[in-house]
Order: sequence, then C-alpha cells, then structure tokens
Amino acid sequence: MSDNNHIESVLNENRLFSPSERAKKEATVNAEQLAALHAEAGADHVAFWSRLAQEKLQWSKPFTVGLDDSKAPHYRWFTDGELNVSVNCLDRHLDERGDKTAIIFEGEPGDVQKYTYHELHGAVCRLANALKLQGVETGDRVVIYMPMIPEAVIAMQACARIGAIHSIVFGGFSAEALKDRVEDAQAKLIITADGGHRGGRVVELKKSVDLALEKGCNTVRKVLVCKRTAHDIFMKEGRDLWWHEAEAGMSNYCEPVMVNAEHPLFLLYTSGSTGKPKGIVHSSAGYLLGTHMSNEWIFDLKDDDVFWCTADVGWITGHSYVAYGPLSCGATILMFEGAPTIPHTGRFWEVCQNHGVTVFYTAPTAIRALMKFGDDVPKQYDLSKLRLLGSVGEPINPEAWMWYHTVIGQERCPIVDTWWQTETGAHMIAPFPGATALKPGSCTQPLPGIFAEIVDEEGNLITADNQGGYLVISKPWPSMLRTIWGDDARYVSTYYEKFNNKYYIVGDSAFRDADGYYWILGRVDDVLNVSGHRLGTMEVESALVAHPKVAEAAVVGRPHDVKGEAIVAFVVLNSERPTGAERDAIITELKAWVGEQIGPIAKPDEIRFGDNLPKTRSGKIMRRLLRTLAKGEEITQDTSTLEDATILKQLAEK
Ligand code: 7RM
Repeated sequence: MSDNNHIESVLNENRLFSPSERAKKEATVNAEQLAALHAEAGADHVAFWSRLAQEKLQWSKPFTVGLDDSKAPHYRWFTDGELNVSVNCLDRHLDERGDKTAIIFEGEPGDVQKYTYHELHGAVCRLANALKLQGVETGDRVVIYMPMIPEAVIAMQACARIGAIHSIVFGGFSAEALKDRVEDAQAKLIITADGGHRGGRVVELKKSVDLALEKGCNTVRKVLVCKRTAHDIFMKEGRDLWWHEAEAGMSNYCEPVMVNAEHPLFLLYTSGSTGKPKGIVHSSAGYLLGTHMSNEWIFDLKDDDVFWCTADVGWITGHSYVAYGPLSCGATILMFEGAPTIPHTGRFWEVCQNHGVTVFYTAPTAIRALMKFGDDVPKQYDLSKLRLLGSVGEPINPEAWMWYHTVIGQERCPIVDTWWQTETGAHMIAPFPGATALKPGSCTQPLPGIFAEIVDEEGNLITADNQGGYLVISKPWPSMLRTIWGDDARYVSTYYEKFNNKYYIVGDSAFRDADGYYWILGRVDDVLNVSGHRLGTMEVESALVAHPKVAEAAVVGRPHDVKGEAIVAFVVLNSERPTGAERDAIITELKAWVGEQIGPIAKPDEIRFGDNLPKTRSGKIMRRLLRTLAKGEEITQDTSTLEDATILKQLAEK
C-alpha cells in the first residue's frame, strides 16, 4: 500500500548485461579496482579526492587543505592550491602528444577541419593575448555565443588561460535570453560568430548580439566576431572586431595566469522551473578534477579513441565532455556543428563512420528520434569502430536502451547511462564500463567519492528497496556548484534549505533496488499523485514508449475531484497523427497497454497526439507547459527556450 511520503516504483525491468570479457580486459578500472576505489573513498572521501587532485592535476602551487566546510553549504576544495585549467588541458600534453589530433571538426555543410594539440595550444594562446589586448582581465566575465565550431572551445580555453570567467549562452537562444544573461553576468566582452549552420539554415548570431546590445547590456565594451558563414553583417565601429584581425600578429604563447583552486572557471545559466535563470558557478580545480576523473573512469578514454559527445558547448555536457574533461585526458574529440537529420536521417551514423568514432555520447531524445527512422538507416554505415555508448539528459527508457544496444552498439558496446546535472559538474551516478553489470533504464551506482541517498518528505533516509523518494547527495564533492552568481541566498534555498542544509537536494525522485542500483523517476515537481499513489513520470512514459506504435511520450497530472490527479498522456506515434476512428482505436489500445504493463492505476485518462513534444533546446520535455495544456489553460509561460513552439497548438486540441 502507499502513503503520501513515498513514490511507488512500478517499473519491472529485470534484464542484466554483464561486461563482456573484452570490456573487462580493456578497461582501465576492473571490478576489483572499482571496489578498492569505493573502499578508499568510503574510509575518507576528502583524502580520496585529495589524492586524485594531487595525482591527476598539474598544480603551480600544491594545496594543503582538502575540504574547507567552515562556511557550509558553501563548500570549498583544495583552497590554498593554484593552477591553470588551460595548462592542464593543453600544455601538459605538448611533449608527448603535441602532434596528436585534439579536435576533429565537421561542419553542417560537410567541411572538415583538424587541430593537433600543438595547433590548439597556439590558437588558444593567440586568442588569449588578443583578449588581454582588448582589456579583458582576470575575473572579468566574457559571454560566448557561438555555433558548435572549434573556435567555441578555443574561446573557453582562452578565457581559462587568463582567468576570465566565461558564460556560454547557447547559440539557439534569442536576443532577449542573451541580454538577460549578459546583464546578470555583467560581461565586459562577447565572443560570437557572424552565424552558424543549423538545420539547413544559417543562424544569424551576430544579429542577435546587435539586438541584445540595442536593448541594454551596458557593461559590454567589445564584441569579437568569428567568421563562419561569411554572410553580410553589421560591424559597429569601435565596438565590434573580427576574431581573425584581433589575433593577427599575436604570439603563439600566452603566459597562463595561475589562479586559486576556487577561482570561478565559468558561469552557466540554467532556466529553472520558475523565476529568472540561475547562473551556476563552477570552480577551477574541483570542476576540472570531476570532469577529468569521469572521462577516465566512465568513458575509459584511451589514446586511440575518437570521442564524440553530441552536446552543444552551450550545455554543461558540452563543457565537461567536449571542452574540458576529454582535453585534460589528452583525448581526440569530435565536434559536429549540425543537426542529426540534416541533410539525411543517417547523418550521425555517417559522421561516426567517416571519422572512426569509438565512444559516442548522446541524449535519449536523440536516440528515440533516430530510432523512429528504423534500423535500416544505421545499417547502411560501418559502425564497427564504436566500442562504448553513453546516454545523458533524461532517463533512458528500456525500449530505447535496447535499440541503442542492439542496432547501434551491435551488442558489443557497453552503454553508460550517466546521471548528473549542470550543478554537479560531472557524472555522479554511472556505470564503469569494465566493471558494472548494466540494467536498461538504470544509471546504476554512484561514482567512488559520491554519496547518494533517498529520503522522504521529512528528510528521513529511506533504506528499503524499491521505495521512491527525493534523491540527495550527502557529502560535498569537488565538482559541485559553488553558488548561484550574485545570489548566495538562492543557492541555499534552492539546494539545501528543505532538509536543514544536511543534503544537497537534486530535485529528482529516484529509488534504489535490491542490488543498490539507482533508478531516476523524473523531476520531483513532476511526480503524479493518483488516488494517493505517487508515481514518477518516467515509468508511465516508459510503458507507453514500449508500445510498437509509440515513438515518444510525456505524461502529466491534471487535478481530478476524486483521484486527486488524472493522468494525461501526450504521445508521438511512429506514424502520422491519427484522426477519427483510427485515433479512438489507438487511444483504447494504449490505455489497455499501460494497464497491462503497469496496472490500472497508471492508465492515462486522456491521450493526445502531436508531431513532437515541447522540449527545451537541450532536449528535455517541458512537462510544465504540458500541465497547462492538460488543464485546458492558455500558455502564459515563457516559451522562448522551446525548440519548436508550433506543436503546442496540436497538443492543446482535445
Ligand atoms: C547533464 C544534464 C539535469 C537533470 C537531472 C535529471 C535529468 C540527466 C539523466 C537524467 C535520468 C540520466 N544536466 N537527467 N541525466 N535523468 N537519467 N542519465 O542533463 O542540468 O541539464 O539536467 O536532467 O532530471 O536532474 S542538466
């Protein structure tokens, strides 16, 4: 039976995939070594992270303090040490790997460009020198508003080199969103491009910058413009300058500014469910350690790997698994500018084939979208170089997991389902490919040095298996956010206050099974309450997507007199949107299906169809908007961060 404190788990997934002999042999960390890491971290997690910080990072001044918790929950790590992040990502590889390819880039039009570590180092230094010449100083904020091209990474690394704090605004965001973020960060300089190629069109970035600056952004003195699309743009005398002109004649070496371990490396704005965007602040050393270790442990990066993380640098995933972590490991990364289906539905697999991608990391939303085109598309490409697949951003439903495993990974590649957040900086719960047996739909177990718990509404530990509750982190970890830019009080109230500052509150609901595996159920705010049964959205959605006719699904609650909440499901089919009798038949079929898969309690009361679901630009379903639609109300929320606002109309129809 249920009470109001617990979230019920109705998911029934029993498949287990143990690491192959090959994965066990090749992996840097095997099961025994993983157990040793857990034991070491369990004994003293500060000593554990301090050992790794000493061994894995290059310090100009070694630290003596591991963790300073005197101002908790404002935790600080390695507080008296000094280093430079760009030195850790670039300079340290020059002797051994100077001629190794650091970046392989493919543009949407098909243009390819490569940088060795040596070339990347030179480009970063030239830009860093140019930024200094333009008056950028250590601690100044620089907003980066760029397409997914190598210069985006160069800009980030150049900021890190001189201790300027970057704040990337995703290139798909509007001038309005850009302005809000520039103003909150009080940026001195903006780095942008004339435009980028996306979805077969040119995204006019510089034009948005001009608009944002017309409306405000008074702290901005200069705009640096990278030439990408070469279409005509406006350049304001005295304010705007071309990247290639600014870096011309600059030295290929720039003396790195050594900063304190806690010096902010970057801000990254996340739009929370309410209120203005939060500028998440990350540190230099702790952040770098988290991204370095997780690339080594979870992606198990080797010298001959080609690592493709499909995330844009505008998201935390693009920071940790494109720009910083893999470079700190000396890896070869692939950057791709375009959309997955332009100019054809096999583009992702073609890129994997053409560049010999070995490790591929993407989001469930992309996997489901590509799955929709059928198995024959990926089968046209040679994917035999792939050895490891990753997933991030949302719970991956077992159906999509199995497709990824069989069709893309050809049953050969482990899938690392990585749970983490903008705020956590790096992976928190994820499998080790050579050590952890996988269960489709579970992100498995916390990394060594990460301590996760499930608690109830009052903050009491839930120790029973399969009982859902709030996912929390009980000990500080190096790559955690430090605060919200300019708003320490909001940092405490958002992440700590509810349980008296005892835990970092993730905002997701989850349960742990009898093997200690974690299953993320969705955001706490999205939990459904049907006749006193609390259900996570993930499980109902997962059941819907398991039906052969369904490509994607999102469920929300709508107030109901008797049941408390009724379930409304928004569904995208593999075929056209149905009408008339066909529609009625599919609705009956899907309701019965969920009833069979989970039980009568989870049967949707209403099902609506659309060509797509409302998603953020990073692919997360905006259930908040769907709740408004389910209630039959007008949308008054900001929809500017939506990927495709037109589908709201379809979904509003009963
Ligand atoms: C990396 C990123 C964070 C939220 C998080 C979850 C959801 C992310 C997974 C996941 C289940 C996963 N940062 N989430 N990864 N849920 N399994 N593997 O996405 O700040 O943009 O979002 O995303 O709800 O709290 S984020």
